[in-house]
Amino acid sequence: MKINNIALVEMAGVDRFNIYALTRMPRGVPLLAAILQEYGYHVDCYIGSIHKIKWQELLSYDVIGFGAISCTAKPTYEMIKKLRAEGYHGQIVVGGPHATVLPDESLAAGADFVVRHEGERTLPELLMAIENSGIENVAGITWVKDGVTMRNRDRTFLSSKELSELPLPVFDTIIDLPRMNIVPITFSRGCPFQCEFCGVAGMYGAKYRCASAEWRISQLRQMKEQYPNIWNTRPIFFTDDNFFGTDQTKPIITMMLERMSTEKLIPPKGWICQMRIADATPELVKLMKAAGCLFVCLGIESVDDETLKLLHKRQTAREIEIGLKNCQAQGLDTLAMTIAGTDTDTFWSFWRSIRRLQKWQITYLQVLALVPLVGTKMTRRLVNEGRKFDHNYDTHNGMHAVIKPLRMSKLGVWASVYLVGFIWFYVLSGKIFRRDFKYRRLILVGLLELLKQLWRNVKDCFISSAISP
Ligand code: B12
Ligand code: SF4
Repeated sequence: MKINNIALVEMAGVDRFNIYALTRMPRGVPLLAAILQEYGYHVDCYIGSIHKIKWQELLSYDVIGFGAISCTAKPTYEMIKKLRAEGYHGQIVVGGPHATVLPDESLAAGADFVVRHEGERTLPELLMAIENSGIENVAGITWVKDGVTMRNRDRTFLSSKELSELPLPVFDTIIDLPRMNIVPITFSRGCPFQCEFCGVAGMYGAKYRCASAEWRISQLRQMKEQYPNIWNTRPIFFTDDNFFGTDQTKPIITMMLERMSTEKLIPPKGWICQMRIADATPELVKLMKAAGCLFVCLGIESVDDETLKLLHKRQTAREIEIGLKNCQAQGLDTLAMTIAGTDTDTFWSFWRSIRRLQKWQITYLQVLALVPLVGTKMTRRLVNEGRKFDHNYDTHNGMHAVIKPLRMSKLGVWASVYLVGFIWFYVLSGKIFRRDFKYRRLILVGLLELLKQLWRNVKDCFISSAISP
């Protein structure tokens, strides 16, 4: 089979009031597009949060590749089924964190192949095997042969050196590119911390792989030169899960930050990153601020030491307090990414945590309901303990209470996400009404969701029960 045209697709979640819907950005497929272009393929990227994808648009491609996370898994399967039902006979490949853990689901929906873990080397190899032969030898795929599911051997992760040789994602393969409102760039993979609830180490490895300072700078320079419109008008999200990594890799990031300032590579609309609070030392925070950092996303799941221990976070409330003080001292805004509904939380203990964060002057707050993400240590523990949770992946986006915590009701989780996370933190504190508040729209969507959930609860408690026999 000869392959010319490839569509790479990331479906959007279908939970309509999901506040993430406002973040219109791709994950890994524009990078895969860059690699496939090097092999001579024509590639278009369809990103559900940027462009409303219609199945008719995909029919003409020889191969369609989907990237799926859990909360987009069902729409991905629906799209595959629809394409098959409409007579699509090309090859369908699925990759990404959800498909890596549960490849059988994609195959059952009608996909031909699942690429597990990283796709940079596996996908082109697979395409060449489809065109010629030798699928049995392609490492990192799961597929069906004569009705039997075949799980080819795992592929090793890219090394730090190989990461430093990757091309810049080709953003202009994205359909409706002008609608993209944040630009992702990834400099590292994996995380050595392995917090119990997090899927990063399972998907990208427990070893932190870190691209060189030289390569990081060249990515920024190419971005500035090749996409001046995007560079000048959109903030950049350095999507590394752990920006500074380890003590050994910090000098690389430090060098990058210094060179961003000296080589005029500070994105005009600023940048955002995710880091551990323990890395927020006065020196590093100062450097980040000088290099144009807008705000930092901090995995502060809780400020309760008992909860932090349960989550294997290897971080203490004291470290959080110190790190936040350091950010504040340099005028760097902070976003706390908290989790409501762990087994040690009660509603009131969670609320106390948030009040402590307010006292420590956190700038922004994100409260997500605990989600048992596929493939994590926490999910395995919960399954072993016989705990029941909602397997409707559409709701695995942190906006719903999908599992009943030990010491708090599902209603308590809901109240933590919406009443504490939105009403208390943003509205009652007056934050949202301040003239310099930048994310009003995001909070308003959260408030809409709150009203929707309130209506659902009222309906379930009073109306449905009143009319049921
Ligand atoms: C940026 C980001 C976001 C952004 C935007 C994401 C988006 N457009 O969906 C924001 C902040 C909005 C966000 C939100 C959420 N996110 Co998020 N996010 C990320 C993050 C940090 C980076 C994504 C990225 O650019 N990665 C870099 C690229 C290169 O990696 P990649 O996309 O995985 O691609 C590689 C492989 O997966 C594979 N691959 C991917 N697609 C395809 C397709 C084909 C055909 C093939 C062959 C291979 C392949 O090859 C690629 C190259 O190696 C990841 C963590 C991470 N390290 O990836 C989490 C991550 C994707 N998010 C995650 C989650 C859970 C969420 C939320 C539900 C919030 C939450 N509870 O944490 C929401 C839901 C978002 C939504 N879409 O509705 C999880 C998903 C796990 C899962 N099983 O679902 C991740 C993995 C983090 C984690 N904790 O484990 N997120
Ligand atoms: S939550 Fe952050 S620190 Fe913990 S394992 Fe995931 S990426 Fe690493």
